[in-house]
Amino acid sequence: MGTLRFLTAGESHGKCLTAIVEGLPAGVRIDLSEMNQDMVRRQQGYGRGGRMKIEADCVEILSGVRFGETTGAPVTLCIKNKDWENWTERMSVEGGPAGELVTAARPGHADLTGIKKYARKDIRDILERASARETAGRVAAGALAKQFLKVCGMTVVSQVINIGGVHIAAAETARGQIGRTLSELNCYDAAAEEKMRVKIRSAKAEGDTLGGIFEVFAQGIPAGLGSYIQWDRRLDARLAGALMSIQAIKGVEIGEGFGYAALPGSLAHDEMFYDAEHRVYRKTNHAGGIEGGMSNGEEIVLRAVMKPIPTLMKPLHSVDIQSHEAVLACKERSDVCAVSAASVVGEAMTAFVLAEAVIEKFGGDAMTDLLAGMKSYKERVYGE
Ligand code: EPS
Repeated sequence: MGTLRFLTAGESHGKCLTAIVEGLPAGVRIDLSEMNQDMVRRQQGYGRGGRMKIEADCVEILSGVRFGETTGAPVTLCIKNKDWENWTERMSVEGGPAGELVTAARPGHADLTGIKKYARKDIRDILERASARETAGRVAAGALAKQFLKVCGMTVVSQVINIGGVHIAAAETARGQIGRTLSELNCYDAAAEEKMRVKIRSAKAEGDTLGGIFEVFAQGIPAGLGSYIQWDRRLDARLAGALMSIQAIKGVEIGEGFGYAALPGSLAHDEMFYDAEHRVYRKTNHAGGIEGGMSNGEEIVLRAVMKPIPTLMKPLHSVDIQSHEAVLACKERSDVCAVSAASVVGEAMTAFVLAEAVIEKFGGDAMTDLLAGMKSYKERVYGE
């Protein structure tokens, strides 16, 4: 049982998506409109599908917040699915089957294994929950974690660095971009973003889809979150697991990541220097802010790769799960590219893991106690 945890529930075309967040201290001021900005950001992105034109995701808080502050009780977050109105019969809780069975499994999706594992006849029973629509619940939970981190002086931001092989120029990063107007693809290299759009447009024309890479940065994180003491307390493992848990993510790296393979030890590590103002400081951040499974006080840098969405308008070869005949995979309406949406989900998952690590270290009942604990810790560690 984690000190801070959340569960989501809900189907893509069910009535709503719900997240229950438990373990946030009492006394966190909640700005709902700020939380909803993340909901809007998750819906954006060049190459998103028709569903995003139907929905206007908006979080409603059903419990755990009173007069704009958390009370320490579980917080229930609810996002209504507007599309539900078109699915009341096919997604009905009661009554008999309605609508056609989905039987043409999509390679790359949960369809085939899901139907076997859960002994279902209709792939819809699988895809409704496996759909990345679930990430709306995660972004809501992450937005709540961000509200908590903000009070602690910590920020999580992201940027898309690659779509379909189009990479940003190396120097372009989100570091200096906090608070600036967002680009549609959450990419801060305008020239690369234009090329990404072209790539997405031609993928769409060909009935294809595209994946890509996003980066998440966490700033203001004190040294000492997580621990080397036990495998499951390592902050890098927890962050990597959280990013890897996002639908369609196939790889995660921290700091230099896979680039370490090409570096000798003499160039791979972040040498230490000292001066009275900065105390011990670094000139590089190959480690991505984590050494020994603990945050080291530098910016945390994470990267994740998303595979192309498996629902193709020019469908792949598949097999009908009932007749076993060769068919083309089913064509649910879908996105051509959702990497920018995934980057917002990446922020949410990162924020959640960091919030949990902060609460674990400084105590989680009341915000005043937590902030006092953090202040005295920083005084000892940084002499602040
Ligand atoms: C999504 C909603 C879904 C898809 C997408 C993500 O809506 P619908 O299934 O009604 O088109 O657009 O889901 C997938 C890509 C997937 O593979 O399931 C959302 O809200 O992000």
